[in-house]
Amino acid sequence: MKLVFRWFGPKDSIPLSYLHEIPNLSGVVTAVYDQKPGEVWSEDSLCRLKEMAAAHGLAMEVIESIPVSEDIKLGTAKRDEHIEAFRKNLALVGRYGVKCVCYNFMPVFDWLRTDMHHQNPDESNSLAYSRDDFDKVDPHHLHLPGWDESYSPEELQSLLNAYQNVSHEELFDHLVYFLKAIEDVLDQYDINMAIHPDDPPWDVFGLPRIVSNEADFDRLFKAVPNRHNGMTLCTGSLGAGRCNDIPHMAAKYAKEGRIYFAHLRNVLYTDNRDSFVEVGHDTKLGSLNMYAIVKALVDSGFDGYVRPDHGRNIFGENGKPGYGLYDRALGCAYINGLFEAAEAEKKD
Ligand code: DNO
Repeated sequence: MKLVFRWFGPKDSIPLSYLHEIPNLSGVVTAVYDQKPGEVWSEDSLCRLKEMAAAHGLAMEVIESIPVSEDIKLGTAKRDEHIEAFRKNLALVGRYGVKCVCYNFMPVFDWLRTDMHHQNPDESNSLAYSRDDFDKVDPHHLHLPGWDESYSPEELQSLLNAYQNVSHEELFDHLVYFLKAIEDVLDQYDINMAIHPDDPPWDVFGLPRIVSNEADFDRLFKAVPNRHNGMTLCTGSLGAGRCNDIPHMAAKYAKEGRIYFAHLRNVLYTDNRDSFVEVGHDTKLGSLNMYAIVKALVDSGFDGYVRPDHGRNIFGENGKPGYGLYDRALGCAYINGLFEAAEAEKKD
């Protein structure tokens, strides 16, 4: 595996020199953040990201994300124009040596939580999702942590309205349309698209979600068999869905050669509904068996990129929720250990 770390570009408060000190870290996962979905990225911005990382011995082979515009997801009249921009962005990152692009196809919202600073018994804080709190949210007057600044209330409402007539089937068709329209660029530059699962993996506010479980991935790989059509195995996102058997999915899709990127983190189920808290990476802290997942990946020949996912805020850090330095660095140490053990066991 190639261990990588998410870096939010020049504005990230965590210096690249610190990342360079993380054992076994090969590169950053980054993106051009100051442009809107549907726009063609500035080559200067991308070049700067690569040069900054390289100055600290870090590669830039993974992009997370080139955002897919709502027009593409909705299938509006503007979608072909936005797909053309996406194709240009793929060609651009391909020329800069990018091998893997993580993206999602979740309408309107990316990941959703109800608490960005959930207080844990050990005095750390982390992201959490409470079904009870979520049920109290009025979709017409949305105030959600992390999303309040993303859209004005009017923009949000008009987007929610636009999706009212989009069924799961239609959203899926729009995803297939999108992937078929970029396939030739993926082939030309040998770029693997790694779709990120829905987080959490179920519909929210009546919006359809179509990348939540094994049946969804099977359908997607069947519809677009191209080998560049792959997935990000995000253990925390899929793991929030209690019906998802993550070690099984890891083994199955690694064997099929579809896992290009893994986001490794643990979640702790906190009630009998859907609620969960993001805990430290270790198996003992949460509801997922992290070693079983890594072993399944290793035994099935996985050789892709891996990053620690959301960390808690620990050691007094007040980092970007999910993306502080310390707990993710501990996650790296743990992930290195899991892979070392799984690889050693495999050889025996
Ligand atoms: C959350 C991330 C996601 C991911 C996107 C990919 O922390 O894993 O926001 O980057 O869904 O497009």
